[in-house]
Amino acid sequence: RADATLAAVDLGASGGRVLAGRLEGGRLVAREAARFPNRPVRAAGRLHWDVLALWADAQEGLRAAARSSGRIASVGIDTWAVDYGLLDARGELLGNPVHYRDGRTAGATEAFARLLAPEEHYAATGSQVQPFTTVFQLVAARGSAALGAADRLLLVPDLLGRWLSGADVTEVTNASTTGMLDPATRRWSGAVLDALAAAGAGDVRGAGDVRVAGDVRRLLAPLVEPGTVLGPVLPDVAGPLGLGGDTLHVAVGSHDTASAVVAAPLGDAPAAWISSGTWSLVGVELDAPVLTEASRAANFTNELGVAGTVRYLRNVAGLWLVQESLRAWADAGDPQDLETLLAAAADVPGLRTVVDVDDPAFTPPGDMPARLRDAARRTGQPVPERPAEVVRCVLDSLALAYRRAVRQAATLSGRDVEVVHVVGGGSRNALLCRLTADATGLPVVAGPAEGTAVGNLLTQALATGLLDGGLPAARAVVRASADLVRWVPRGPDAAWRRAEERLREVVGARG
Ligand code: LFR
Repeated sequence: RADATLAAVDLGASGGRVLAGRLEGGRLVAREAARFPNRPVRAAGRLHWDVLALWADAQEGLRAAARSSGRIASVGIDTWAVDYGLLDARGELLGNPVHYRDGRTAGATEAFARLLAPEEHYAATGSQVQPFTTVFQLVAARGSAALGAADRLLLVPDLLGRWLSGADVTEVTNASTTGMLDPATRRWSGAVLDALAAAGAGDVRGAGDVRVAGDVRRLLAPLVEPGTVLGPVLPDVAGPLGLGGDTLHVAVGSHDTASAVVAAPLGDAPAAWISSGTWSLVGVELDAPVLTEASRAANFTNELGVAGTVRYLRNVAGLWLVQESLRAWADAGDPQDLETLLAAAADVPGLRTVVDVDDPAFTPPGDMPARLRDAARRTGQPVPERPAEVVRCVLDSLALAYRRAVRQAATLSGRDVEVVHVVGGGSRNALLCRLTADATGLPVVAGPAEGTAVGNLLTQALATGLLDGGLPAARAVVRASADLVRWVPRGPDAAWRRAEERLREVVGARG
């Protein structure tokens, strides 16, 4: 038992992986069993997730894990947040989940604000306003045939989990990204569900709205905390994968960021963390939500963590800006190698051009270098031409955004921050880590790079009794297992302060 193998299915916006891991003498030994791309598909003008392809790839990964490890004791699933699938009364999927970057949510935050004032929404949920938040997606989807026919709404990891074990649940860390959960009680917010029902009563407009009436409550599955053992993998899934009859499905922090934070090796020093992938989630771990007006104004969000914690964080556009630039160069027949590009970017003079990485203009897929150049032109800054200049502009701008978010997280939560932990793929980006240390003026501890999968595995270990001692024990395992790199800030601060002022003007210019 003690050497049981656990499997983590971890799906991010740009790719998925399955890791198999076991505890060996206080260390986690994890191996990648499979890695696969996540390719959104546009059809009839709508951007979708190919959720069946992801399910197929996840199963292939589990098969590979079982083949090389023998018995798999348990499986946990985490994915990106906010998106959902709808099922009919027979449990059949009603269409492909819509991608959070799809344009259908235009105007939805404003429409919802007419049903529930933003101040009241924040007081009830502590949830940031992002057009893609589930509650706004539901407003955007009102009147759709699928929503009308639906019997169940499951967030993506819960949807895959239902196919894995039949569990019909909503795991709370991801539920806290819907804009419909009360982070103090960790239950659905009556205020929000009532407001959605009112949308159905016609407050928003159109007869189709009626379909939303009361339905959202009916569509929601029971909430479970991470660390809940949900039951055995269904025989018809386990058999073909070679999993054996007793593999358990364990609810982990099914929001990838929640799992990543489990793996942030926070110690005694007061810390902020950055979960660095497609997005950069910048925040602190708290015992209780922050629901102040200042927090709302700064668009900080109160998401839930493992072991009763709150992840108090800000969404900062992350390596999406680089990923999407790489895609544009490849599409234009000028493919770039990321490592080479980062090395070249390190030699480009810093802080020449800074952009507001949170500008909604950067959210949808498309030609990213062109949009970055536009932003530079609009704000009268040097226009980054070469790919290395574009990447340097992005990384400088991200570091500047981290500086602001780390300081705001500290001020708004009334906490000190003395060290910044960077977990996730971005922790391998040496230039970004160095700039983060310089910009924040704080030491950065980088790693583990597979933070999300590691947090997923360790939450399973806690749930199944392989590991005792909660989050501190999990983080001790991370410290013992991972190659952590420490980056010390190099002064002076003046250049960053000036860039920050320039950015303020840039944001002001955007209005
Ligand atoms: C990161 C993440 C963020 C969430 C965004 C959209 O992968 O889960 O936490 O805001 O994706 O789902």
